[in-house]
Amino acid sequence: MRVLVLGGDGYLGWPTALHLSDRGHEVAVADNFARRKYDEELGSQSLVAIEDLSVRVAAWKEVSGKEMPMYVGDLVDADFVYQMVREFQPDAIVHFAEQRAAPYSMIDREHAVYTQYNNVVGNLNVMYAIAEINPEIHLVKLGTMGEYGTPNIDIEEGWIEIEHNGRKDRMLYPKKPGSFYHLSKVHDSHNIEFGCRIWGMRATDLNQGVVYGQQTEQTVRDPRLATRLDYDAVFGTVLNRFVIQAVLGQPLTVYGKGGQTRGMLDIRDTVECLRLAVENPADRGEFRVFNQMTESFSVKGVAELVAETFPGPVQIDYLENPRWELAEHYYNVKHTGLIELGLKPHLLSDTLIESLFPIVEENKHRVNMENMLPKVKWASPKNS
Ligand code: UPG
Repeated sequence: MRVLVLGGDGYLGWPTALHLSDRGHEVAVADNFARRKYDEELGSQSLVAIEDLSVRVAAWKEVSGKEMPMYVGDLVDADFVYQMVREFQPDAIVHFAEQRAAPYSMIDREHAVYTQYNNVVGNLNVMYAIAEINPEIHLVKLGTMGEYGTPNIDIEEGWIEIEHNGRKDRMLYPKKPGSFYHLSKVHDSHNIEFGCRIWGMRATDLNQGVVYGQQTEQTVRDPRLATRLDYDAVFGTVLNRFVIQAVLGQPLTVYGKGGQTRGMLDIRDTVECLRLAVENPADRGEFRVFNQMTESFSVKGVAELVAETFPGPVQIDYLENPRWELAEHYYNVKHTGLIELGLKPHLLSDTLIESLFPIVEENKHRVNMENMLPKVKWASPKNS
């Protein structure tokens, strides 16, 4: 299949592009390098050094013999999107190209507006390009488990049957997200579902959990193929951050009491889920939703697991939670769709955590300690 990976220079977009190319698909990558610009803005950088996209693509050609055409541009520029889709003629578009950090979206008004404008408008341009150029194209869109929040009922895969005053309907599962970033993904989901209804689009919304890990079967073939690893309090995700903090001899930063429970998955499962979704397209008019996670953990549980696994002393600090989230809650998520398509999850074992220690050890000189503690608070703008 011909697959266009939007956001193909990012933490997950790049390994996904490699995985799809390695499995025999014709892959092109598109990016505007926004993620690298956020690093400049925040005075941060990936813990593992990463090459420019052109170097990565050339290295992949050397290693695999496979071409990977590259498009540089912004999805909010509709002309760019249309031209790229007309030229590459994809069968599927995998869409990672959004601002993806909750804390970044909560810095202030400007960052909230940027996040929603960038994500919602970019996604709408992609939807229109598909509908006008070739409605057969399958849109595989990265959503987030954060769209659901933590409701006091079981979380279904995107849809729920509701009985109300004696009548029944199949509705989109209600959403209760916890940041303007997570809300931008809710808006995308609603827009895409509408596109499926009115234009007969075919779409898969992947509500992904918190990803951990840094290496995949393809990225380890050459150091120039490495993907990024974030440690900072804005872009670093929880398990990766705890591992990095342990190696640096810093306390693990549990927000609140750590009773928050989240769905998580290994980066190797992310790329495999994307392959399964691409190779098994949704039907025309179908808005298909998968909950892309393999296990649930409380934040405290993750901290304790990292502390037990690290071969040295580890301190766990319980900080005042900078975010607005339930301290303790019910969490029971249905996530069988991808398993039914053939996903064989890598469950979080000591080996994954242990495999991260040497990667961090080798690169720890790249850490700017000023970016470790959380500075962005969810407080009301009047009080901040
Ligand atoms: N947390 C801590 N300490 C830390 C970092 C995070 O306690 O040092 C907590 C945080 O309060 C939250 C949980 O860990 O309860 C998860 O936070 P984080 O790993 O930052 O994940 P999210 O904010 O949910 O966002 C990530 C990705 C996002 C994706 C989402 C999927 O950035 O793109 O949509 O995971 O759930």
